[in-house]
Amino acid sequence: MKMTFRWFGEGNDSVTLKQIRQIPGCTGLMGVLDQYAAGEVWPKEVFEEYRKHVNDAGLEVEVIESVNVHEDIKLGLPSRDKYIENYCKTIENLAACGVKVIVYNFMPVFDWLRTDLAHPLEDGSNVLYYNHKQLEGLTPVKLVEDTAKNSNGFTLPGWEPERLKELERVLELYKDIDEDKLREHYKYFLEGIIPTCERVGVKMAVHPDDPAWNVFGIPRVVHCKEDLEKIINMVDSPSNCLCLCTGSLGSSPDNDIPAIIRYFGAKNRIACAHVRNIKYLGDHEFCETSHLSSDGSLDMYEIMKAFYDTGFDGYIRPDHGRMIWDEKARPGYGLYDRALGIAYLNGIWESLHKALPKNK
Ligand code: DNO
Repeated sequence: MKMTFRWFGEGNDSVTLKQIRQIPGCTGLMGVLDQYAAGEVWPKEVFEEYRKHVNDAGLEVEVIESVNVHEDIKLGLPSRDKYIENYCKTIENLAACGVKVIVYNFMPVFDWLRTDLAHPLEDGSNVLYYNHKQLEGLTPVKLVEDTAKNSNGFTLPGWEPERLKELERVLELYKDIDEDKLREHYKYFLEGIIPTCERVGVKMAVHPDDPAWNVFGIPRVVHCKEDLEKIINMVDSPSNCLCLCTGSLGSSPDNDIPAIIRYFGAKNRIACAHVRNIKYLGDHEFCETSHLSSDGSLDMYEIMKAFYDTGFDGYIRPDHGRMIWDEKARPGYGLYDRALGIAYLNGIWESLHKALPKNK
């Protein structure tokens, strides 16, 4: 297992590489280059420079997140072939600079979604929060405006302005797309890119829908074991993998996270993982918490044990921390609580290793 940290890049993150390097047991990044809009080719030279900068700080960058899939691919429009071709070029360019895993998602229009970015907890910290009932009174446009306004001046992953400026037009196009259609388009995308991944040694890791259900009546097809099974079977290749996000899948109490990890881990289809805790507050209502099991509804020991028992040797990062100690950062992406999360997850891993030395 390699412990990593999400970093948004110089000038685009309140956290520095030096700080990340000083988190015990953190050896690398899950990097992001969000200056490129979905559908654009990420140039090799730019990424090479970025990689060198990260390596010079003593960290690896073998995982890249949010190489976003152009909406035309999800919609199955004729222009998708051009965007798939560009995606393949980006894969080649990243692989040439040492990238081994690319995290992406196949959520139409939105990436992750919350109704409050600063929900207060009893300990005086604040966290991301979701209540499905609150969406009923909101239009997608209003939600986007509120999310942008409350993000402490940072662009949030998946909520980049250029991606969302055509929101109303795109929402209209989804009216004719149901889950089966979306899966057809997904399969077409995978068939277009996986041969390139195999050739250059990259694993694609799909991030689950967050939250794990449909929003605003738009279909979503990546939020339970059956969905994930369909995806890995669309193109049966070791390059067609999952990013196991415990908090996203875990937003639905119907998803048994340790069992899902064991199932796909045994098939060697989990390339990387986002590990965090959440707390159920009601029907389709939850908040995020510290990583500690007793603070939330997920059993983090059982989650880490499932990774451990299946010999997981991919990348893990903590995800979405609370905002604590008066830190001012991108919601969910402060330094302090995610660093605490790493220390805790590494502690579980060490105790698993010492108690069960025959596993890795
Ligand atoms: C949310 C993140 C996601 C993830 C993307 C990958 O906080 O985990 O933005 O990186 O869905 O495409």
